[in-house]
Amino acid sequence: MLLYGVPLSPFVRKTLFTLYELDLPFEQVITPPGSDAPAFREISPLGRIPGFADDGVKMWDSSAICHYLIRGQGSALIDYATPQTLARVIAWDKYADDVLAEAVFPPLIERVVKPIRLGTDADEDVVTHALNELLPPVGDYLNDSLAKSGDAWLAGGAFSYADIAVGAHLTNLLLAGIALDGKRWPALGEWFTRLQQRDAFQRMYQEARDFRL
Ligand SMILES: N[C@@H](CCC(=O)N[C@@H](CS)C(=O)NCC(=O)O)C(=O)O
Repeated sequence: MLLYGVPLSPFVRKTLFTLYELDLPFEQVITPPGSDAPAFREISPLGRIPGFADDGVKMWDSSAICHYLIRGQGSALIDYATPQTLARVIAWDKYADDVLAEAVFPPLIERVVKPIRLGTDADEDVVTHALNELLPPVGDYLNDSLAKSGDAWLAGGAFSYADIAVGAHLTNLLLAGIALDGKRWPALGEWFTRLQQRDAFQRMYQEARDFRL
C-alpha cells in the first residue's frame, strides 16, 4: 500500500490514524499538496492529498480510502450492518471535513504550515479570529452531542471511524500549540483526552509533529 501526502494535512492524518488503528503495513510517499509528480497525478487528478494505491487499486479522498481500508479488513471501526450507526459515522465524517476543518485549519496554516513550508511568520489575527469566532459553535456542537448522548465515543459506546475523522482535524490545535478549553467543553475535553491515549493517535500525532520538509 502506498499513501501519498504529508502528515501536516488533516486529511492525510485521518488516513494515517485509520491505517495505524488497523495496524496495516504501508509506505508513505511524501507528496506536497498540488504536486505535479505524474505517478501522483494519475491517482489524484486534482492534486489533492491523500492519494492511495493498493495493488493496482488507485484512489483519492480520505473518506473513500478509509472506507476501503475498514471495509476491506472487516473492521468494526464502521458498523456497516446497522444503518443508524452507519449514518452517524458518515455524518460525523462530513461534519469534520466540511465544518470543523474550516474552524481549525487557520491555526495550522498560520502556526505550522507557514513557518515550515513557506518560511513566513504566523498572522496571529487570523488565529485569534478562528479561535474566537469559528471554533466556539463547533466546540459547542461537539460537546453538546457527547454530553447529551452520554456515550464515550461519537457514534456510541464503541470507538469508531467517527472519532478518527473528528480527531484528525482537531489535532490541528495540538500541532498549533492550542489547548482545548476543557472548562467550557468538559465532555469534548474528556473525549479528546481519551482519544489521545490511543496508540494509533500517538503515532499519527508524533509523525505530524516531527514532520519537516
Ligand atoms: N476531500 C478531500 C480533501 C483533500 C484536500 O483538500 N487536501 C488538501 C491538503 S489539506 C489539498 O491537497 N489541497 C491541494 C489542492 O486542493 O490543490 C479528502 O478528504 O481527501
